[in-house]
Amino acid sequence: MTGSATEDLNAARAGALLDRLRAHGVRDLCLAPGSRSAPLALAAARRAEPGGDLAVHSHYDERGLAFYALGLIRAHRRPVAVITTSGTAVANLHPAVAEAWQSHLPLIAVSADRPPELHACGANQAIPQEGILDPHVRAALALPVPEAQLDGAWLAGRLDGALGAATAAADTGPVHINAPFREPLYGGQEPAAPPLPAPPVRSGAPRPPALPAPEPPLLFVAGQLEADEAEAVLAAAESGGVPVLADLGSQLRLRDHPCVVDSPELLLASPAGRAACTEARQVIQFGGRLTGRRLPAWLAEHAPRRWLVSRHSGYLDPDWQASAVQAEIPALCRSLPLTPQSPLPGLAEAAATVRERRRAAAEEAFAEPSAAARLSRLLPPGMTLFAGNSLPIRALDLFAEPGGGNRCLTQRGASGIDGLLATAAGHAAAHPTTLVLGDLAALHDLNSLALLAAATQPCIAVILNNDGGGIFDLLPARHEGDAHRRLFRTPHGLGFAEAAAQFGVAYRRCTDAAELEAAYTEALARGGCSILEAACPPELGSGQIAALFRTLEAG
Ligand SMILES: Cc1ncc(C[n+]2csc(CCOP(=O)(O)OP(=O)(O)O)c2C)c(N)n1
Repeated sequence: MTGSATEDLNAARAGALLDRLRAHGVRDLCLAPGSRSAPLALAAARRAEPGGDLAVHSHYDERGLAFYALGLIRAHRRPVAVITTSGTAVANLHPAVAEAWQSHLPLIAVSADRPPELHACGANQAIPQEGILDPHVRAALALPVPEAQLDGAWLAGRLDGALGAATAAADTGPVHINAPFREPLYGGQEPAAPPLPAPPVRSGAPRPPALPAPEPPLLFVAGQLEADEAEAVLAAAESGGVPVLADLGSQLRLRDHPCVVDSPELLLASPAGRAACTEARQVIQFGGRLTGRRLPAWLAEHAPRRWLVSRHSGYLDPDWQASAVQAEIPALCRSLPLTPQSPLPGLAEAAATVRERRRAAAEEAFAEPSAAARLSRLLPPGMTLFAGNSLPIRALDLFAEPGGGNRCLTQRGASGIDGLLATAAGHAAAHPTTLVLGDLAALHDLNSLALLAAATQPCIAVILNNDGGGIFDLLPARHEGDAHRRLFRTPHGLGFAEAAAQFGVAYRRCTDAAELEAAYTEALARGGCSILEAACPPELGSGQIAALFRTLEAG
């Protein structure tokens, strides 16, 4: 039996909350330090037994910690809780919560709060927290301060409602639980957990809706997909002889397979490639959030008969033209009535030409294209490639060489350049991870080198340092004279040797592809975490990319 002392009520509430998270499949608690959240931290510490199935992760920076939690979610494919104290700590969760919202990741944000009597009265570290994450959460639960009558089944029921929204089969996403505590915050005794009903069981996936009969020749487009979805798409493509234009996030881009057309962005730049794709009478796109601009533009112009299949309910076509189908992709693929079709005339030849020119461009002076191509060939089996936003993901999408079919992680929900190191570190808690990111992205998330340094699996961060935002050299910003440099590209002249040393991370600088290969091989052999800084001369890589597109466009 718990006492009625405030500290005991706090301990009971915190323990019951964590137990319900666990009943909903949470096995990782990410905690940032703070006093208002002490009941939750102490309850977590009591539950994290060595060798047990509950892991407690801690980091001083809530912003990075929340991205780290996203990495854990991606690695384990289960919900993860991030727990903070009150005040701006909660606001620091917002970037990762927004990414989780867009990417359907079950991030459970638990914020400790001041009790009502300490709000709007000048009390320290008290900001309005209820609803603070609302635009980007599936559910928000504002708990009252702990009271004996309100714990047990009531609390479990309220949490079930919110957590059910986080893990709902088709529309997983983040939730926010705001939990106020009165002082004293330390020293409470937890009661024995009362028996509680199990969380509600959700019904299984609905039967796939039937698509209208396919009208060959078909073309598949693979956007952001999970591995099981990608396998199903590939199996369907094989059975119908259907080509698949594979985006980097599709899990198919690095597969060397006769149905997979890599670098669709480059293919569609060439008149022959575009003509071949335009022979398709129907396009079925699986997953959204395509990396480049040419494929979506081609789809909008030339693929009026287009279905866009996603397991989520949100609409995913920025041109508002595709017919949306919400379905479990593997089940839908199995139900597609496909009969072998003839190859799209000219497609194989156009794809071969593009591949040849792409390889030639990647042999030019060392820059983002050659770094991307070289790295893609070095990935060992079991290594996840994490493509950071901005030029790195584009360089990998365009220049990666298919081979081992490594898993490819992206953060394309909100496409922020924040939190990439942290997410990679979270993913590397379970799987070897190679992150490729830009220098501004790395600077943005330097704090998370502390997380990277603690990764348990090999984690190699390759920073393509082109001294600022190289992507702006490919955008209309490049025509803006001095403003291009000062306000878009923002060169900084910084390297990463000292930062790596401060956080105790192994470091190598590479100035050509051979050095990059040697450093990457050495990092793999050493294990643990490494930073490889690839010195990419400003504007060289973006110039090579622009030139390749020009050559392809000329036919
Ligand atoms: C948090 C956030 N702030 C700003 C942006 C806008 N943005 C997109 S790309 C980019 C430049 C990134 O530079 P870097 O990481 O060095 O990569 P590069 O373009 O050089 O490859 C910026 C600022 C963003 N996507 N996310």
